[in-house]
Amino acid sequence: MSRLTLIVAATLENGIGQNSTLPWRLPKEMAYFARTTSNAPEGKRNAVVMGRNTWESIPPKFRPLKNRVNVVITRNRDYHLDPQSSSTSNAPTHLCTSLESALSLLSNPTKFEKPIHRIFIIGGATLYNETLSLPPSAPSFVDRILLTRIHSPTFKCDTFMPDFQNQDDMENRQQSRWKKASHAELQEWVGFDVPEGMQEEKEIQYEFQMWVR
Ligand code: FOL
Repeated sequence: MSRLTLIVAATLENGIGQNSTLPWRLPKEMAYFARTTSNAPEGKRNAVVMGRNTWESIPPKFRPLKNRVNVVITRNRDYHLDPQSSSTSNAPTHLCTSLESALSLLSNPTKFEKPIHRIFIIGGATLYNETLSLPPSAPSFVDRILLTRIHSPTFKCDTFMPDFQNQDDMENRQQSRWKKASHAELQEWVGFDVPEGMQEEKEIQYEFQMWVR
């Protein structure tokens, strides 16, 4: 039974990628991603769960993402991680053939040197879709979204996340409507100060948000 946190940077149209990469380069936003996903209490580790395309989109020098347990999902049973990135003790990397097996691995404490603190779903579109569709009754369920909303300019994207704020079916309406948390709640949850309101970096405007259900 685990709660999952989805972390994403998306445009107003929910665009998240273009040509297998991020449409923007925002060093401070990326630093927020790295700090948020790495920040765990002494003696614990967070996990980052990603699809194979997202894994391949991370520059080789940054993968596996350090100080985090990396889990990569692919249906291709012949896929292999490059040996370079298989397992340094600072960032063990695991390959799974389904979301279900990834989550079951993460719930097995014997597989890890340190207990897992938080599980972050870091993309991409296929995994965001699959995890956001898990019903509240499922053993694991996304109850929090750390969304960096990119307001302007308009970026051309070919990959999108689901429109989570307007998934208006009965289940969502009755028991799982997404609500935007306050900035104080965002800071309390991530555990460090986060700049509030519209940010500007290289003439790109964006805002750090947290949504909960
Ligand atoms: N969420 C947010 N808020 N911003 C993102 O850019 C983002 N990106 C992904 C998923 N969720 C996100 C997936 N793409 C790296 C590169 C691409 C990527 C995720 C991570 C990466 O290289 N991260 C390094 C930091 C690199 C640096 O400092 O430039 C890390 O240690 O996390």
